[in-house]
Amino acid sequence: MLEKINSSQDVKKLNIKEKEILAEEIRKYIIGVVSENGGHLASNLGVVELTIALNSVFDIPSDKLVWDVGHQSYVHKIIHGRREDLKNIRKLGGIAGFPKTNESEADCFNTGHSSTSISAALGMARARDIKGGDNSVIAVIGDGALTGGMAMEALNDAGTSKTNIKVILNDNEMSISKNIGGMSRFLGKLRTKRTYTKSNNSIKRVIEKIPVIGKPTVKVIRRFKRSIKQLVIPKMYFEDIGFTYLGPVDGHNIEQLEDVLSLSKRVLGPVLVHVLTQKGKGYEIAEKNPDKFHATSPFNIETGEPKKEKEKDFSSVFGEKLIELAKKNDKIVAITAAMKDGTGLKQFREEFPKRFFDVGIAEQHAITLAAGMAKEGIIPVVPIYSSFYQRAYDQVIHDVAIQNLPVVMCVDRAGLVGADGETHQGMLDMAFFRLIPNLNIMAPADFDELEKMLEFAVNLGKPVVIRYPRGGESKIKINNHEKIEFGKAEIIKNDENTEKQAKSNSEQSNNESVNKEELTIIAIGNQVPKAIAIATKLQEKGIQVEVINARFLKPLDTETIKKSILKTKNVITIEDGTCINGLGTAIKELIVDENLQNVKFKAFAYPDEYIKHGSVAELENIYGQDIESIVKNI
Ligand SMILES: Cc1ncc(C[n+]2csc(CCOP(=O)(O)OP(=O)(O)O)c2C)c(N)n1
Repeated sequence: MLEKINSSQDVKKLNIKEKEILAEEIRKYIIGVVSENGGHLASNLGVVELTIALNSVFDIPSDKLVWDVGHQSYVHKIIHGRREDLKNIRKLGGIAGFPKTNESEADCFNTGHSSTSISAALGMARARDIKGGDNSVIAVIGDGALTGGMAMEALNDAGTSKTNIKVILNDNEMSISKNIGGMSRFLGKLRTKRTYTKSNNSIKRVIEKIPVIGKPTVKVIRRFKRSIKQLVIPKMYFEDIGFTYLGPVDGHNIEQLEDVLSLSKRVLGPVLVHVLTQKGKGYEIAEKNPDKFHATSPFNIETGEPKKEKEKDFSSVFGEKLIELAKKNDKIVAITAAMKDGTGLKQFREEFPKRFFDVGIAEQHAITLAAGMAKEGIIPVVPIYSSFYQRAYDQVIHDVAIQNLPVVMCVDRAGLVGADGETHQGMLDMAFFRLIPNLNIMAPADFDELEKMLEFAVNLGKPVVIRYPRGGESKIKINNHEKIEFGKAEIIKNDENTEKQAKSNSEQSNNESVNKEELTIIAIGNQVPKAIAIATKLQEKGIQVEVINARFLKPLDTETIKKSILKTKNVITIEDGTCINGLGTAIKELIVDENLQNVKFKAFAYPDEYIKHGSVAELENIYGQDIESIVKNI
């Protein structure tokens, strides 16, 4: 069946039985691809029937289908001509792991960050109305994404808009971890409403569980469907705010899904279809561990075990150190925006359940919540991925920085993240944080320095950012980090370097100038080990280098840096962020502001563009940021 499918027209031609066979084939295919490449698995397995039904009922691409987050769009990509391309999904030059308008007309809007779909769909619906069109516009949003403020803002607007828009709520009770919050609880109540086409027995069972009513009333209540609704679901939130609510419907029954979706087509105004799905559906190991298989590295299909053991990474080092610090200081709390596992807080939650707060996919709220706590003497530590910190920009300025509150903002996945591509690369945080008055910004070169910086940060009493990358530390080791001092850089004196330097000096002892450093390399974060390797290679060529670990992007250690530049007169910077307003810019400003004469300068950073998916090593090479390229360039 799979071979025949290249568009929604092909899906429409199939009967229900054939569509069910197609669903199983798609499942098998996705499991095969993701087990090889890694990627998002459980969410995609959960929407196989839903995607088939949506493509059967609606006319895509003339009808517009917006996938929230977009990590669950693999089935859609397969249906729309990208079955073979899926084998290269998330790889350099291959298709992206999220919807991309430049890949297919069927992808009508780019996504990657959560909770945007209803806003985008409402925008498209209003544009249609202005232009006098009659196509459907559909947003598919998960119950996790519904915890995001933007989704609420859009529902609020859409509900009273009278615009024809369909919101498909894909409710699997999970965000990446178990979903949380009042909305999730409310959905739980809706779930216990009879599912579409099922007999009233399910209602009877629910009512029997309500103590005050008990068995005798069931018959009476059955006669009054509306009152059942009122009893079982005290308030129909969606209907109250202006949506026609349809469902809940079994999200793995194609026939029922098609019925409800067809019905939704006939309803005027905003409609919400509540679809119940299971994350990981059809692959037992993922059904049992939906969080582990939300996004996975390549794995063995039989056992579900990863093909490569997970190495210690910055997130886990952060999590462990935070537990150690929290044991000593009961004011320390941790806040996550639905990313407990990814940010290394799983164990913290076990150890300090009362000092752990998962706020849902709500980065803005997370930061202002932290600000409120900090105002009252608590020390909140908030790890959020770099690209998701973009969401909380005003909160960092307005609620934390202006009031100079001691919130510890840990920026995980800073720099290149690789396979997730342009929406997830952490290239902008140094640039946008550096603009903010009162904010102090650090980046550790390795695990040891992260531990030292975290301890320093929780005791600082000021707003502070610590940024660190996805994955592990470099194999190039740095010996004996100095103690962290506020606003102080560190000159790297590695034994290995010193030895090589001494050797190179003695080999060229006749030449007087070789003893003098003639190049300053200033690097930040995980670029520092790279700088050391570059220095070693240059020293082999007889160029003496002083390597400075900037440690602080803000406040910058201008004293140490200036001294080195005046000595060498040649300076390069290396950073894993955009070329605008990062370390390179800071040094350029220093050279100009301090009127340092006859200095040659070059910044190694990423260009002013969005960086697509590929492995970190491949991308570093493409952008001339790998060790060999930089050495050659120097
Ligand atoms: C702004 C933002 N924060 C965090 C994430 C990371 N993230 C990706 S998917 C996801 C959970 C989404 O849950 P849900 O919408 O229910 O979809 P499901 O995977 O359960 O189908 C999260 C937190 C994100 N993509 N965007």
